Amino acid sequence: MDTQLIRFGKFMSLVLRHRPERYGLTLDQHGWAQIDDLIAAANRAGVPLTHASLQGVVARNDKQRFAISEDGLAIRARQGHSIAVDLELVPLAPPAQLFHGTAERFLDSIRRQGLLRRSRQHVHLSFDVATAIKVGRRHGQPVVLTVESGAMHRDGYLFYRSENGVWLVDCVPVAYLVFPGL
Ligand code: HQG
Repeated sequence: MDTQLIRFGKFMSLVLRHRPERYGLTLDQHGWAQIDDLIAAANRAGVPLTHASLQGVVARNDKQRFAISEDGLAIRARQGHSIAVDLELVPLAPPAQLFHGTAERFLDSIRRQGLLRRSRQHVHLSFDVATAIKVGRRHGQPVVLTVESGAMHRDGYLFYRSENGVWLVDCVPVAYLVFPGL
């Protein structure tokens, strides 16, 4: 994807997941923004987003991060929010194991506390190790933890999967984590 579209995608993630108010944008309770409003907000902030480039970001985004509403007028991020939005996710039985990519420097704390949501609405889990490595690398030397999601589910924890395939859960207690080398 060209660098301009990547830049637009990062801006759209910032506004639609974290800071709509900073850009004078209002999301509805399900996280939707009117596309015309988002483009106006971007342009006010000096980001030359257009309808065509927004459609390009949605279609070509590497993780399919954005969804367009059925009427074509609104857009939202599919996961990753720090603001409270109701994505209308339906609990779903997870596979027996999922993976969490993190950085080595967080391990001591994770061993004490388990996985916490931190600033986001959920802990994010990956379906495969390769994806988890990429997620972990964003924070430093990557480490992949195995999550005993099947056991968690049997014990009553609710799992969700975003439309773009990211598994979400409220927390992962240490008892369900397998650390590498163990
Ligand atoms: C760590 C990207 C210390 C956690 C990715 C992570 C993902 C703890 C960091 C999505 C901890 C939070 C989310 C504890 C968790 N002590 N550290 N008890 N519990 N952590 O960015 O999962 O590209 O909020 O391991 O692909 O890295 O934006 O979460 O390292 O799907 O679409 O605290 O963001 O998606 O970092 O990434 P983040 P994440 P997008």
